[in-house]
Amino acid sequence: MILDNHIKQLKKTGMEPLRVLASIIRLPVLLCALVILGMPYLAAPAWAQDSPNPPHFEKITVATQQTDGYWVEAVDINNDNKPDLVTSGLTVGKVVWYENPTWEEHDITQLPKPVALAQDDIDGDGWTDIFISHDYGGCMFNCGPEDGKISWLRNPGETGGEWDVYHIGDLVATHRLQLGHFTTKDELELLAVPVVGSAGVESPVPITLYTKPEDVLTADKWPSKIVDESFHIIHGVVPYNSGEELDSVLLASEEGINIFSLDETHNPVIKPIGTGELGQVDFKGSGNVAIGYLTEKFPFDHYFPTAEPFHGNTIALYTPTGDNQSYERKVMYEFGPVDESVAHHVVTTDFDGDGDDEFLLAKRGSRPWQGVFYYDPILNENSKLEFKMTQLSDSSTARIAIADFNGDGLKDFATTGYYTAGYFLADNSEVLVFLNRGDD
Ligand SMILES: [Ca+2]
Ligand SMILES: [Ca+2]
Ligand SMILES: [Ca+2]
Ligand SMILES: [Ca+2]
Repeated sequence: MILDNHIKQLKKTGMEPLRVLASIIRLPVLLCALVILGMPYLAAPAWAQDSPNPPHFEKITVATQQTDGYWVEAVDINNDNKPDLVTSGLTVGKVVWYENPTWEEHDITQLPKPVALAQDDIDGDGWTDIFISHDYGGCMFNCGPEDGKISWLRNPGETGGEWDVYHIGDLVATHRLQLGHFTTKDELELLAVPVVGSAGVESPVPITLYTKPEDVLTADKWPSKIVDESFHIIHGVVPYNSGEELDSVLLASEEGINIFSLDETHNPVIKPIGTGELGQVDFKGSGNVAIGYLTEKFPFDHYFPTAEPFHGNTIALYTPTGDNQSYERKVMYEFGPVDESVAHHVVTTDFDGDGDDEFLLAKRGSRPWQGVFYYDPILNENSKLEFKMTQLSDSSTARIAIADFNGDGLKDFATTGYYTAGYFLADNSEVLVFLNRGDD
């Protein structure tokens, strides 16, 4: 019965027979999904409430056989209010954008080993610009003194043409970029986060705050300050809404999951959430984190899904305990052998419109542990929370970008395959868009 339902569910998501078979093999895994306390249901759209299935996602193939693949970002490059896609990778280093809805490819630039992207109209001309860390060199295990630069790329706007490169700073091993207002509302700030310290994986990470200069077009670099050196191997940096006026981030690092803020004198304020995975040989802590929000039917209003430790195979969940001051960690699942089943990214949003955030897990591979896995929070017959897992893609997935690509009000997502020399080369690194077709 459970098997039949599972097959029906997979057929409804458009999986081909082999994939159905593969998924059945994983059924025991599905049934091992974790259980935590829950409360009665509230109203949801009929199709979301009545169906245990995820929405149907229509796959659009944007690029195949990439000789690269690390980052994907949803950015409206041509100002038509349709989110386009920007991708990059460390192997070839081309930064390109794909135009929604034809997904025609356009060049942006080529840089040595670009890693992270962020976006903002930093020169205020109405066209969204790209922030990028690059020249990653021999990092993260063999960083040289020049291995790490941060630049922004100016969107040429209506006339098209070259994207000029503006230098922001030099910071060894820079691996994540987060824009926001961390110490002041007056100026935009950039939190630049290396993956390791300049002396290697055992050295602390110099989290560095860059402040927007008065004239971004003439400045030769941005004013900067190291604001923290207490973490190691930081692989996840995501915005966190603390309810305060200034911005915070969640850090996934060797020290597990922490909420990281700065006070107005640039001193760090750190709130620990959990230690991460401590039982593995090569790495410990956490590799990626997201925050999911829940409605009143659950006993807590948010949760943190994580992929642990760095480039790890363990999916863990952190939920608030009674006083909301501490968190309980539960391991949801360990995918396959550690070095063959890397979970590389986790994101959350409400895909099915019932008010509760699902989360997506990006598995870079190798097969069979690769692709996108969808986890839907539901209440079981004992009013406990379970996450129901469905595999939505079996194409190597380095990262996921969420946006409403077709403007229908339903959240869609896009993925890029992982193709980084020295780490992992997917057999077919693709860029894919998955349009949320609801219950079609
Ligand atoms: Ca656009
Ligand atoms: Ca601009
Ligand atoms: Ca939902
Ligand atoms: Ca949509």
